Amino acid sequence: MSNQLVSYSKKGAIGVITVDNPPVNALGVVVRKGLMDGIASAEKDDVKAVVLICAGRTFIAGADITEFGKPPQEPGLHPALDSIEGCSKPVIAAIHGTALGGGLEVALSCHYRCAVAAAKLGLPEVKLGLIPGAGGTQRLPRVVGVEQALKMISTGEPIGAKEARERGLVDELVEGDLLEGALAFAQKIVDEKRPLVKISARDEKVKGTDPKLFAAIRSGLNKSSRGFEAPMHCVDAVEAAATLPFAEGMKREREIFVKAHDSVQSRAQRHIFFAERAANKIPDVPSDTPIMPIKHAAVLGAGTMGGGIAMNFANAGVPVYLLDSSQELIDKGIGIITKNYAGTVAKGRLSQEAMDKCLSLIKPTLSYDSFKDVDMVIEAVFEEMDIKKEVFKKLDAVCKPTCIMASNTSTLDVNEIAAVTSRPQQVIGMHFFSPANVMKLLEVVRGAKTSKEVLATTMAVAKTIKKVAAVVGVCDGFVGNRMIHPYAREAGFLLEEGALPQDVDRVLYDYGMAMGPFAMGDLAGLDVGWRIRKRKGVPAGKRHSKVADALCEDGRYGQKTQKGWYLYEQGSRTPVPDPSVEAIILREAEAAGITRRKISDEEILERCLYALVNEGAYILEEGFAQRASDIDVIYTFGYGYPVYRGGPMFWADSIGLKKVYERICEFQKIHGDDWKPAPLLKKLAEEGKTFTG
Ligand code: 3H9
Repeated sequence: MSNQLVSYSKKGAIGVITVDNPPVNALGVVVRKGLMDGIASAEKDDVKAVVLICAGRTFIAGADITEFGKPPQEPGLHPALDSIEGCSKPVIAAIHGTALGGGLEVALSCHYRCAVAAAKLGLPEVKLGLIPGAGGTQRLPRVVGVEQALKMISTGEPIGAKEARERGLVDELVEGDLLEGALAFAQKIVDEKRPLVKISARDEKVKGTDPKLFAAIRSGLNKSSRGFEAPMHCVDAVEAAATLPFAEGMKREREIFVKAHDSVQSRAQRHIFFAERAANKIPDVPSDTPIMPIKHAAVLGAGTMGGGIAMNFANAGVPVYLLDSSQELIDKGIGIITKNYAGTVAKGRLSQEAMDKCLSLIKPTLSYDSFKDVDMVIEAVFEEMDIKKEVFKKLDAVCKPTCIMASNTSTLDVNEIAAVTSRPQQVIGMHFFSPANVMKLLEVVRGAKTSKEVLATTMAVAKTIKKVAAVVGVCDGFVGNRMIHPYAREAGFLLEEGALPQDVDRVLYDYGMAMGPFAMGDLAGLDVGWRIRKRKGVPAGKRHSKVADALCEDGRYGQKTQKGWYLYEQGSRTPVPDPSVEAIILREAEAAGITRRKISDEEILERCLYALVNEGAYILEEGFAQRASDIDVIYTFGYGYPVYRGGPMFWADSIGLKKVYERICEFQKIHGDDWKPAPLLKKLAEEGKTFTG
């Protein structure tokens, strides 16, 4: 018997169940039913063993996430797994690609597992705010031991097939064709009369686990995961494997899974999963838009940013020129790159051979002539319009007509830059985040004349260099930095009104942000914004906090001067509250005629984050972001926004836009038109709708 997604066939004495549900063989209801039917067919057939294999690019990559949050459809996954484990003939999982989540749980229900060496196996549910919910938390510890299972389940990181073989998770590595290898392995099991190994019946790896192990892990998680609940749920479930009989452990797993599944945190993480993928889609750029091959790239400017960008290409195996104006600057840039790679080698995350390969792909040059054959060039020179224009004129003169010319500007008008060239359709913005070799986000700035091919190619390049890309329009600060202004503005005003930097930072850190706005300012350097403010001036009639300027006038530029909003000991990045900063705040508040008051944590959170949300709504309405979920992607991957909050727009939805809107109206009454609510927010609030649907 077979259905349209799962088929059963016979190869000699072995039955073969094949799942074929592109793109990732997710375990939707039809697949679950097909698995049960396949096992039933094998039971009836005169076969001696069964191989479970998948077509396409991967073994089953998990439950079908699109089914979550909807009414359950029978059969569930549990009966399907019971039928596999309960089969009277040995069932062998044949794994390629990624056996993830429910996919690995299927494999763990089989009696044996074989895999190609390149396969990966893992339980990534924690990344969706979940725990493995089909026996993964009970079976994996029984195979690899409690400690290793805890590591895999609470981080969600997969392991390679070779390691899985060493840990007993994979029984046989297959070279060459997987089906042939799996059939041969199945025959061997039959010939050797090996037993039906039911993992649920094993307990030698979980029995007698020291309870202190869980206490230690919980105490570590309390410190590191802050409000993120799923890792702790994982520990609870694995503990059940070590303390309860299998059937009771399964019940406990179910309870925890349901609780996690129904939480806002899991909804938020599932939102981000789909948001990340949706961000790749550009409504007016069809998916068959021709992509230009980028065989050779170039980066202009060997500073920290340029060097980081060049590393991205080298890491992806794409040769890249790195140009600067003097040998000294080039040497300095290459020195930093080499140090970065050496650091990764020292941590054991890169081999010396791979480092040497990457370095050989980065080709320093002093001449624009080197660029004449490159397919893409990214400019990362000083953030000054005149300098950028000069650079683009030179590039226009030397680069081949099909070359994509990108600017890494974080603030400047990409259309104005494009206008100095003879081919504005080839010009685009690629806004990397610092450090560019580490940060995942790439804002792809679509100019008014950027061609669809250039846009589609740039999105493809982003994938190649392992960035999470989101398309943004040309406006001051694009999406991310434009939103950070009102956030930082409110943080600054809160100081004048009664809070201290450590209060504001604590509230936002506890909320889950990677760091609060003042610690972030110290890390980025306070002098850059100060110089821009001095140059641009402050708009007349607008409230402006002078505290940040006063710090800079005092030579407090942040971590680089060991003092900014905080003090830093030599060589340390730990912020230490500084009484002299408090004195400056009190002085400036008095000069501004503000009577300081006690400010609640709730107000700190609302003032900072609602400012972010309101600006996001303006951006959306003005069309500078394609969709609300793109804004969430930008904040999650570029600004340290906690993934389990789902980004600012999802978070606002989860609170209720009516509540957010009403609070913003109150702020407007108290603080003036900086808090004018975005019309889109007003409209959605009144209609009872959400940003993210
Ligand atoms: C689970 O298993 C719970 C169980 O323990 C218990 C249940 C009771 N479902 O990422 P890509 C789509 S939780 C539905 O671009 P890649 C994806 O949206 C699950 N759809 O490809 C995209 O669609 P579109 C545990 C899914 O090659 C398309 O497939 N498993 C699912 O870069 C291609 O995806 C996971 O968390 C899914 N499970 O990466 C694994 N997975 O083309 C989640 C993908 O319309 N998946 N899609 O945009 C992944 O990590 C990656 O997709 C994978 C492939 C590594 C597999």
